[in-house]
Amino acid sequence: MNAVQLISRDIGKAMSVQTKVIDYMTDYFVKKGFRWLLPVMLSSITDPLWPDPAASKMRAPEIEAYGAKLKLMHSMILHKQFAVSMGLDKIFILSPNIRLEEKDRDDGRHAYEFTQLDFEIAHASMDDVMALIEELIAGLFREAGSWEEISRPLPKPRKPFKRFTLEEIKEEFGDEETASKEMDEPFWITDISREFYDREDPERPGHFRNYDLILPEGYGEVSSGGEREWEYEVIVRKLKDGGLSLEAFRPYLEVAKAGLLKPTAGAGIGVERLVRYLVGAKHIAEVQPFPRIPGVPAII
Ligand code: ASN
Repeated sequence: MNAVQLISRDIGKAMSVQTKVIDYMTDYFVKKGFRWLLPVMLSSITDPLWPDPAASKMRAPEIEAYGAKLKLMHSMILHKQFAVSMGLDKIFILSPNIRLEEKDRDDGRHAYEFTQLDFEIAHASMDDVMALIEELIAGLFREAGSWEEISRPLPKPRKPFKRFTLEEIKEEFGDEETASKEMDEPFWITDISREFYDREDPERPGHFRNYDLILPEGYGEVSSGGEREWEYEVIVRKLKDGGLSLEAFRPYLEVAKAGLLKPTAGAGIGVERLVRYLVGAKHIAEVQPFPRIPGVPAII
């Protein structure tokens, strides 16, 4: 595809749906008393996206500025925790993320530049966050069913959504992909061993208080989150276990050591993935005016 072909595509329907989705979601969070922060895109620290058996190991690209190295944002998870530490108990951000995935990640669902609606809540539990997302998704699907741009039937998911641990998914379906294809309503996968900031259950070491929301029809993961670690010693241990450099997280560790991180929980919801599902697009590039496909340099 060249630039002329790219700008000749019909992207109108998808962008109308995206407008309504963002309007619905931001309204939902504002009405629930969340404060809307603006995104951070360059920082001395970002989400390592590691260790995560489901992710490829990536380094956040850096730029030199003012004599320092600044990373492009992988996700604002660490900044979300800081925002809560500032006394902002319920926050959300429409957060642009850059993740230079490997080419083999071009599965129709990954884009190397995308936006997630990322939120965090002080002293919340995983059940609180899962209920909040269920209400949002069920309400959005109900509403979207009447939008003129949506020409396919959408499920009317019953709450609470089904929950499986990752272990149960492996036993019952083999893997997440197969489960997503076989299910006809959104469902949860919990207890996933991944990044250091997701909370390990103190009563059940080796188990994790985190969750992913998976869309049916093979559309896969649309949201990901967890309760968080906040205790300095635990964070240091998990960073070391993951083979991560403590120096790369210096300001974060300073705040943790000062006892300023709070217990929080939150999640991020992939905007383009949600739009892709609602319009029934095969590939995420179809809902990006300027596609960002792993392995394919941007035309524009
Ligand atoms: N937004 C995710 C969360 O809140 C983190 C991520 O995108 N990697 O857990």
